Amino acid sequence: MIKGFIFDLDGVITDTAEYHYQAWKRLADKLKISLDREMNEQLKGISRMDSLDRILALGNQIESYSVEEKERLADEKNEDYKKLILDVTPADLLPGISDLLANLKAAGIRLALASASKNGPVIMEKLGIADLFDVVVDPAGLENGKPDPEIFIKGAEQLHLKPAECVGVEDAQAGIEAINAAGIFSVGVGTKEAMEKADYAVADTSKLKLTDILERANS
Ligand code: B16
Ligand code: MG
Repeated sequence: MIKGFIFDLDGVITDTAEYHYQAWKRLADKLKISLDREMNEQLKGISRMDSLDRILALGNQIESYSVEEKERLADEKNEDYKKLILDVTPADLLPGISDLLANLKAAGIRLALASASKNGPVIMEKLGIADLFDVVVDPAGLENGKPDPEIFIKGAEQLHLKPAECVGVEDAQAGIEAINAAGIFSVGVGTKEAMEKADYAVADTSKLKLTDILERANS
């Protein structure tokens, strides 16, 4: 019996990928590395430092910076990103999410956030949904990023639920792998090909209907 839902943020609740892209692009331009939107797809769900490593690898610059210099570069990107998310409002919730969250609360289902983003709590406040969530897993306390199941296992633990009592919702392949490895029912948002490993997939967030999900997850 499903008692909890564990959500990814970027690409499921709101689309912050464009802001991440703009901030990384500015840094990449400065470092003379060419970053395009296709490459940005591979950064979805990946932690800040891992994203920076991938961008530096793209420019064959992985050996060029010390740990301290990389931290400064990541901070610089984050300062730009924080300016870009200043204008986020409840209107930036992806289609269908407001209704889905309301239906989950009405059904007494507990909610957790399992986002790799350290800016998650600020974005949730700006979206006006922070109070709906019982748990926000702190990504700073994780040893391994997605596709490792750690963040989803912690989400279930912090909800005081067994993995089999939870549903996880993700838009990234690495995220679906993480949910599956945690023993949680996975719901994917995206194309059939990208969400191939999901237990249940929908094309976009407007198609995330609580009754449809529960029917499958509880069977
Ligand atoms: P921050 P998610 C992820 O969010 C983003 O998809 C990814 O692009 C970003 O690098 C990561 O959060 C870390 O974000 O720099 O704000 O800590 O999909 O896990 O909600
Ligand atoms: Mg995501």
